[in-house]
Amino acid sequence: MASSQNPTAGLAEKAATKLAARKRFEAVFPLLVEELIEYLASEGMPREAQEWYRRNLDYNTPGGKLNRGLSVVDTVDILLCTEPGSGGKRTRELTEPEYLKAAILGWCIELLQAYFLVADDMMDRSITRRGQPCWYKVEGVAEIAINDAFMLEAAIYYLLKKHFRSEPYYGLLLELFHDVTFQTELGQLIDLITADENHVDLSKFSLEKHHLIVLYKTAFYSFYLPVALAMRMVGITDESLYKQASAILLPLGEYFQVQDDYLDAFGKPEVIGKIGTDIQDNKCSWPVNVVLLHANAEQRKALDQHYGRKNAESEQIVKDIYVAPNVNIPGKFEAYEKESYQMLTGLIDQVDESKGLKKEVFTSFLNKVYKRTV
Ligand code: DMA
Ligand code: MG
Ligand code: MG
Ligand code: MG
Repeated sequence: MASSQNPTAGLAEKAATKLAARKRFEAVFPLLVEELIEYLASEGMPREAQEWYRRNLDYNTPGGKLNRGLSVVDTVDILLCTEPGSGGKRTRELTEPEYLKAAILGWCIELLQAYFLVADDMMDRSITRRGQPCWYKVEGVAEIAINDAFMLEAAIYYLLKKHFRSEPYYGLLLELFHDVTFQTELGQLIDLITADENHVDLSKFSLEKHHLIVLYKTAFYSFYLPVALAMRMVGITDESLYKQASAILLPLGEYFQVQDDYLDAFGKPEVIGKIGTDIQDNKCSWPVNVVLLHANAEQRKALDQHYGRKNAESEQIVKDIYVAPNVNIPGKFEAYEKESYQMLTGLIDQVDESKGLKKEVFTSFLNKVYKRTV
Protein backbone atom coordinates (compact mmCIF):
# COMPACT_ATOMS: atom_id res chain seq x y z
CA MET A 1 0.00 0.00 0.00
CA ALA A 2 1.28 3.48 -0.81
CA SER A 3 2.47 5.07 2.38
CA SER A 4 0.67 8.33 1.56
CA GLN A 5 -2.66 6.53 1.92
CA ASN A 6 -1.79 5.05 5.28
CA PRO A 7 0.19 7.31 7.56
CA THR A 8 0.85 4.54 10.09
CA ALA A 9 2.33 2.24 7.47
CA GLY A 10 4.38 5.22 6.29
CA LEU A 11 5.81 5.66 9.77
CA ALA A 12 6.65 1.98 10.12
CA GLU A 13 8.32 2.03 6.73
CA LYS A 14 10.35 5.07 7.70
CA ALA A 15 11.45 3.46 10.98
CA ALA A 16 12.50 0.31 9.11
CA THR A 17 14.51 2.36 6.61
CA LYS A 18 16.17 4.25 9.43
CA LEU A 19 17.06 1.03 11.22
CA ALA A 20 18.48 -0.48 8.04
CA ALA A 21 20.60 2.64 7.47
CA ARG A 22 21.93 2.39 11.02
CA LYS A 23 22.72 -1.32 10.63
CA ARG A 24 24.55 -0.72 7.37
CA PHE A 25 26.61 2.03 8.99
CA GLU A 26 27.34 -0.09 12.08
CA ALA A 27 28.56 -2.93 9.88
CA VAL A 28 31.46 -0.76 8.67
CA PHE A 29 32.97 -0.26 12.12
CA PRO A 30 34.37 -3.80 12.64
CA LEU A 31 36.23 -3.50 9.33
CA LEU A 32 37.95 -0.35 10.60
CA VAL A 33 38.81 -2.01 13.91
CA GLU A 34 40.48 -4.84 11.98
CA GLU A 35 42.56 -2.33 10.01
CA LEU A 36 43.69 -0.63 13.19
CA ILE A 37 44.53 -3.87 14.96
CA GLU A 38 46.39 -5.09 11.90
CA TYR A 39 48.51 -1.97 12.07
CA LEU A 40 49.44 -2.73 15.69
CA ALA A 41 50.30 -6.29 14.70
CA SER A 42 52.47 -5.06 11.83
CA GLU A 43 54.36 -2.87 14.29
CA GLY A 44 55.08 -5.94 16.41
CA MET A 45 52.81 -4.86 19.28
CA PRO A 46 52.15 -7.72 21.71
CA ARG A 47 48.79 -9.48 21.66
CA GLU A 48 47.79 -7.81 24.97
CA ALA A 49 48.22 -4.39 23.39
CA GLN A 50 46.17 -5.41 20.36
CA GLU A 51 43.43 -6.75 22.60
CA TRP A 52 43.49 -3.63 24.79
CA TYR A 53 43.11 -1.33 21.80
CA ARG A 54 40.30 -3.47 20.40
CA ARG A 55 38.46 -3.31 23.72
CA ASN A 56 39.00 0.46 23.92
CA LEU A 57 37.63 0.96 20.39
CA ASP A 58 34.66 -1.37 20.90
CA TYR A 59 33.74 -0.07 24.34
CA ASN A 60 33.86 3.62 23.52
CA THR A 61 33.00 4.15 19.86
CA PRO A 62 29.72 2.45 18.88
CA GLY A 63 26.72 2.33 21.21
CA GLY A 64 25.66 5.97 21.08
CA LYS A 65 22.99 7.58 18.95
CA LEU A 66 25.44 7.84 16.02
CA ASN A 67 23.77 11.11 14.95
CA ARG A 68 27.08 12.64 13.92
CA GLY A 69 28.35 9.69 11.92
CA LEU A 70 25.03 8.99 10.22
CA SER A 71 24.74 12.66 9.31
CA VAL A 72 27.86 12.44 7.15
CA VAL A 73 26.33 9.56 5.20
CA ASP A 74 22.92 11.25 4.99
CA THR A 75 24.45 14.52 3.80
CA VAL A 76 26.57 12.84 1.11
CA ASP A 77 23.47 10.93 0.03
CA ILE A 78 21.31 14.06 -0.16
CA LEU A 79 23.97 16.03 -2.02
CA LEU A 80 24.73 13.33 -4.59
CA CYS A 81 21.45 11.47 -4.99
CA THR A 82 18.60 13.99 -4.86
CA GLU A 83 17.41 16.56 -7.37
CA PRO A 84 17.91 20.19 -6.33
CA GLY A 85 14.68 22.04 -5.56
CA SER A 86 12.62 18.83 -5.72
CA GLY A 87 12.07 18.42 -1.98
CA GLY A 88 14.22 15.28 -1.90
CA LYS A 89 13.32 13.42 -5.12
CA ARG A 90 15.88 10.62 -5.55
CA THR A 91 17.82 10.36 -8.78
CA ARG A 92 20.17 7.49 -7.90
CA GLU A 93 21.74 5.51 -5.04
CA LEU A 94 25.26 5.95 -3.66
CA THR A 95 27.75 3.53 -5.19
CA GLU A 96 29.39 1.10 -2.78
CA PRO A 97 32.73 3.02 -2.80
CA GLU A 98 30.91 6.32 -2.22
CA TYR A 99 28.95 4.83 0.66
CA LEU A 100 32.07 3.35 2.22
CA LYS A 101 33.97 6.64 2.04
CA ALA A 102 31.10 8.57 3.64
CA ALA A 103 30.75 5.91 6.34
CA ILE A 104 34.48 6.02 7.14
CA LEU A 105 34.29 9.79 7.57
CA GLY A 106 31.24 9.22 9.76
CA TRP A 107 33.15 6.76 11.93
CA CYS A 108 36.04 9.22 12.15
CA ILE A 109 33.64 11.71 13.80
CA GLU A 110 32.38 8.98 16.11
CA LEU A 111 36.03 8.29 17.06
CA LEU A 112 36.52 11.99 17.72
CA GLN A 113 33.42 11.93 19.89
CA ALA A 114 34.70 8.81 21.71
CA TYR A 115 38.02 10.57 22.35
CA PHE A 116 36.29 13.63 23.79
CA LEU A 117 33.87 11.59 25.90
CA VAL A 118 36.49 9.36 27.55
CA ALA A 119 38.32 12.51 28.64
CA ASP A 120 35.13 14.46 29.42
CA ASP A 121 33.89 11.73 31.77
CA MET A 122 37.15 11.81 33.72
CA MET A 123 37.10 15.60 33.95
CA ASP A 124 33.39 15.69 34.88
CA ARG A 125 33.78 12.74 37.26
CA SER A 126 30.86 11.02 35.60
CA ILE A 127 29.76 7.52 36.55
CA THR A 128 27.95 6.09 33.54
CA ARG A 129 27.85 6.68 29.79
CA ARG A 130 25.54 4.97 27.29
CA GLY A 131 24.15 2.79 30.06
CA GLN A 132 27.51 1.33 31.15
CA PRO A 133 30.31 2.50 33.46
CA CYS A 134 32.47 5.29 32.04
CA TRP A 135 35.66 3.81 30.57
CA TYR A 136 37.94 5.15 33.34
CA LYS A 137 35.61 3.48 35.86
CA VAL A 138 36.09 0.05 34.29
CA GLU A 139 38.13 -2.37 36.42
CA GLY A 140 41.81 -2.10 35.58
CA VAL A 141 41.51 0.98 33.32
CA ALA A 142 41.69 4.10 35.56
CA GLU A 143 44.35 6.58 34.28
CA ILE A 144 45.22 4.40 31.29
CA ALA A 145 42.01 5.96 29.93
CA ILE A 146 44.04 9.12 29.25
CA ASN A 147 46.27 7.31 26.76
CA ASP A 148 43.26 5.39 25.47
CA ALA A 149 41.59 8.70 24.63
CA PHE A 150 44.69 9.77 22.66
CA MET A 151 44.62 6.44 20.82
CA LEU A 152 40.99 6.94 19.82
CA GLU A 153 42.01 10.27 18.30
CA ALA A 154 45.04 8.70 16.59
CA ALA A 155 42.72 6.20 14.89
CA ILE A 156 41.10 9.08 12.98
CA TYR A 157 44.33 10.10 11.29
CA TYR A 158 45.39 6.54 10.59
CA LEU A 159 42.08 5.88 8.82
CA LEU A 160 42.06 9.19 6.95
CA LYS A 161 45.56 8.52 5.66
CA LYS A 162 44.74 4.97 4.67
CA HIS A 163 41.50 5.80 2.83
CA PHE A 164 41.80 9.39 1.62
CA ARG A 165 45.47 10.15 1.07
CA SER A 166 45.15 10.18 -2.71
CA GLU A 167 42.05 12.40 -2.76
CA PRO A 168 42.48 16.05 -3.75
CA TYR A 169 40.54 17.06 -0.62
CA TYR A 170 42.71 15.05 1.83
CA GLY A 171 44.39 18.17 3.21
CA LEU A 172 41.03 19.85 3.70
CA LEU A 173 39.74 16.89 5.71
CA LEU A 174 42.80 17.05 7.96
CA GLU A 175 42.34 20.78 8.38
CA LEU A 176 38.69 20.34 9.33
CA PHE A 177 39.46 17.70 11.95
CA HIS A 178 42.32 19.75 13.37
CA ASP A 179 40.34 23.00 13.47
CA VAL A 180 37.24 21.58 15.16
CA THR A 181 39.34 19.57 17.61
CA PHE A 182 41.03 22.77 18.75
CA GLN A 183 37.68 24.56 18.95
CA THR A 184 36.19 21.75 21.03
CA GLU A 185 39.16 21.79 23.37
CA LEU A 186 38.73 25.54 23.82
CA GLY A 187 35.09 24.87 24.65
CA GLN A 188 36.03 22.20 27.18
CA LEU A 189 38.56 24.61 28.71
CA ILE A 190 36.02 27.37 29.29
CA ASP A 191 33.42 24.81 30.43
CA LEU A 192 35.86 23.55 33.06
CA ILE A 193 37.31 26.83 34.30
CA THR A 194 33.85 28.40 34.57
CA ALA A 195 32.96 25.50 36.88
CA ASP A 196 35.47 26.07 39.66
CA GLU A 197 34.50 23.48 42.25
CA ASN A 198 36.27 25.17 45.13
CA HIS A 199 34.74 28.60 44.66
CA VAL A 200 31.11 28.56 43.66
CA ASP A 201 30.20 32.01 42.41
CA LEU A 202 26.96 32.06 40.46
CA SER A 203 27.46 35.71 39.54
CA LYS A 204 30.11 34.49 37.06
CA PHE A 205 27.45 32.67 35.02
CA SER A 206 25.39 34.19 32.22
CA LEU A 207 23.55 33.02 29.13
CA GLU A 208 26.21 34.82 27.04
CA LYS A 209 28.94 32.76 28.66
CA HIS A 210 26.84 29.66 28.20
CA HIS A 211 26.43 30.48 24.52
CA LEU A 212 30.21 30.66 24.04
CA ILE A 213 30.84 27.42 25.93
CA VAL A 214 28.30 25.37 23.99
CA LEU A 215 29.26 26.84 20.62
CA TYR A 216 32.84 25.73 21.13
CA LYS A 217 32.47 22.51 23.11
CA THR A 218 29.63 21.04 21.04
CA ALA A 219 28.35 22.86 17.96
CA PHE A 220 31.47 22.80 15.79
CA TYR A 221 32.31 19.12 16.06
CA SER A 222 28.78 17.76 16.40
CA PHE A 223 26.99 19.78 13.73
CA TYR A 224 29.29 21.74 11.45
CA LEU A 225 31.89 18.97 11.09
CA PRO A 226 29.61 16.18 9.72
CA VAL A 227 28.12 18.42 7.05
CA ALA A 228 31.42 20.13 6.15
CA LEU A 229 33.15 16.73 5.73
CA ALA A 230 30.36 15.57 3.44
CA MET A 231 30.58 18.81 1.44
CA ARG A 232 34.35 18.34 1.02
CA MET A 233 33.84 14.75 -0.04
CA VAL A 234 31.34 15.64 -2.78
CA GLY A 235 33.68 18.34 -4.07
CA ILE A 236 31.97 21.57 -2.97
CA THR A 237 34.64 24.27 -3.11
CA ASP A 238 32.58 27.48 -2.85
CA GLU A 239 33.65 28.80 0.58
CA SER A 240 30.48 30.87 0.94
CA LEU A 241 28.48 27.64 1.11
CA TYR A 242 30.48 26.50 4.14
CA LYS A 243 29.64 29.81 5.78
CA GLN A 244 26.00 29.40 4.90
CA ALA A 245 25.98 25.88 6.34
CA SER A 246 27.59 27.01 9.58
CA ALA A 247 25.02 29.81 9.95
CA ILE A 248 22.38 27.08 10.38
CA LEU A 249 24.42 24.28 11.96
CA LEU A 250 25.95 26.30 14.78
CA PRO A 251 22.59 27.48 16.19
CA LEU A 252 21.37 23.90 15.75
CA GLY A 253 24.34 22.73 17.81
CA GLU A 254 23.59 25.27 20.50
CA TYR A 255 20.01 24.02 20.68
CA PHE A 256 21.33 20.43 20.97
CA GLN A 257 23.59 21.31 23.92
CA VAL A 258 20.74 23.16 25.68
CA GLN A 259 18.80 19.88 25.37
CA ASP A 260 21.83 18.03 26.81
CA ASP A 261 21.95 20.45 29.74
CA TYR A 262 18.21 20.12 30.32
CA LEU A 263 18.36 16.30 30.19
CA ASP A 264 21.29 16.33 32.63
CA ALA A 265 18.87 17.59 35.29
CA PHE A 266 15.55 16.23 34.03
CA GLY A 267 16.31 13.14 31.91
CA LYS A 268 15.99 9.66 33.38
CA PRO A 269 19.37 7.89 33.63
CA GLU A 270 17.78 4.68 32.25
CA VAL A 271 16.78 6.64 29.17
CA ILE A 272 19.73 8.98 28.62
CA GLY A 273 22.27 6.32 29.63
CA LYS A 274 24.18 8.66 31.94
CA ILE A 275 23.76 10.12 35.40
CA GLY A 276 23.65 13.92 35.41
CA THR A 277 26.54 15.65 37.15
CA ASP A 278 26.13 19.31 36.13
CA ILE A 279 24.64 20.61 39.41
CA GLN A 280 27.22 18.92 41.63
CA ASP A 281 30.01 19.88 39.19
CA ASN A 282 29.06 23.59 39.35
CA LYS A 283 28.54 23.72 35.58
CA CYS A 284 27.46 26.88 33.76
CA SER A 285 24.54 24.94 32.28
CA TRP A 286 21.33 26.23 30.65
CA PRO A 287 18.94 25.50 33.56
CA VAL A 288 21.05 27.29 36.16
CA ASN A 289 21.41 30.36 33.92
CA VAL A 290 17.66 30.51 33.39
CA VAL A 291 16.90 29.93 37.05
CA LEU A 292 19.19 32.84 37.96
CA LEU A 293 17.00 35.15 35.87
CA HIS A 294 13.83 34.19 37.73
CA ALA A 295 14.74 33.18 41.29
CA ASN A 296 13.46 35.31 44.17
CA ALA A 297 15.84 36.40 46.96
CA GLU A 298 15.23 33.34 49.07
CA GLN A 299 15.70 30.94 46.16
CA ARG A 300 18.85 32.77 45.12
CA LYS A 301 20.27 32.37 48.62
CA ALA A 302 19.53 28.65 48.55
CA LEU A 303 21.15 28.35 45.12
CA ASP A 304 24.30 30.10 46.37
CA GLN A 305 24.39 27.64 49.24
CA HIS A 306 23.61 24.44 47.37
CA TYR A 307 24.69 24.73 43.72
CA GLY A 308 28.00 23.04 42.95
CA ARG A 309 28.10 21.09 46.20
CA LYS A 310 29.08 17.43 46.09
CA ASN A 311 26.09 15.92 47.86
CA ALA A 312 22.72 14.57 46.79
CA GLU A 313 20.72 16.68 49.29
CA SER A 314 22.04 19.96 47.92
CA GLU A 315 21.47 18.72 44.39
CA GLN A 316 17.84 17.92 45.24
CA ILE A 317 17.30 21.39 46.72
CA VAL A 318 18.52 22.92 43.45
CA LYS A 319 16.28 20.61 41.43
CA ASP A 320 13.29 21.62 43.59
CA ILE A 321 13.96 25.27 42.76
CA TYR A 322 14.15 24.37 39.04
CA VAL A 323 10.51 23.25 39.20
CA ALA A 324 9.18 25.95 41.58
CA PRO A 325 6.14 27.65 39.95
CA ASN A 326 7.87 31.05 39.55
CA VAL A 327 10.87 29.39 37.89
CA ASN A 328 9.38 26.47 35.93
CA ILE A 329 12.41 25.31 33.98
CA PRO A 330 10.46 22.53 32.19
CA GLY A 331 7.94 25.08 30.88
CA LYS A 332 10.67 27.48 29.83
CA PHE A 333 12.56 24.67 28.12
CA GLU A 334 9.46 23.66 26.18
CA ALA A 335 9.04 27.24 24.99
CA TYR A 336 12.74 27.41 24.09
CA GLU A 337 12.44 24.21 22.02
CA LYS A 338 9.49 25.58 20.09
CA GLU A 339 11.19 28.91 19.46
CA SER A 340 14.42 27.21 18.36
CA TYR A 341 12.55 24.98 15.96
CA GLN A 342 10.82 27.96 14.39
CA MET A 343 14.05 29.93 14.19
CA LEU A 344 15.91 27.01 12.60
CA THR A 345 13.20 26.18 10.07
CA GLY A 346 13.19 29.89 9.18
CA LEU A 347 16.94 29.77 8.52
CA ILE A 348 16.58 26.57 6.48
CA ASP A 349 13.84 28.14 4.36
CA GLN A 350 16.29 30.80 3.23
CA VAL A 351 18.74 28.29 1.70
CA ASP A 352 19.06 29.00 -2.02
CA GLU A 353 19.27 25.54 -3.59
CA SER A 354 20.54 26.83 -6.92
CA LYS A 355 23.96 27.43 -5.30
CA GLY A 356 24.64 23.75 -4.52
CA LEU A 357 23.36 23.26 -0.95
CA LYS A 358 20.08 21.52 -0.18
CA LYS A 359 17.51 22.28 2.52
CA GLU A 360 17.09 18.58 3.20
CA VAL A 361 20.67 18.42 4.58
CA PHE A 362 19.54 20.64 7.44
CA THR A 363 15.98 19.41 7.95
CA SER A 364 17.24 15.83 8.19
CA PHE A 365 19.72 16.90 10.88
CA LEU A 366 17.12 19.02 12.72
CA ASN A 367 14.65 16.13 12.70
CA LYS A 368 17.26 13.86 14.28
CA VAL A 369 17.42 16.07 17.37
CA TYR A 370 14.11 17.95 17.69
CA LYS A 371 12.29 16.98 20.91
CA ARG A 372 14.77 14.21 21.59
CA THR A 373 14.58 12.49 24.98
CA VAL A 374 17.92 10.70 24.62
C1 DMA B 1 30.03 17.62 26.18
O1 DMA B 1 29.76 18.29 27.33
C2 DMA B 1 31.14 18.13 25.37
C3 DMA B 1 32.13 17.33 24.91
C4 DMA B 1 33.17 17.88 24.03
C5 DMA B 1 32.22 15.88 25.23
P1 DMA B 1 29.05 17.51 28.54
O2 DMA B 1 30.03 17.26 29.62
O3 DMA B 1 27.79 18.23 28.87
O4 DMA B 1 28.66 16.11 27.89
P2 DMA B 1 27.94 14.93 28.67
O5 DMA B 1 26.67 15.47 29.25
O6 DMA B 1 27.64 13.89 27.59
O7 DMA B 1 28.92 14.44 29.69
MG1 MG C 1 30.32 15.46 30.74
MG1 MG D 1 31.82 18.13 30.19
MG1 MG E 1 26.00 17.32 29.61
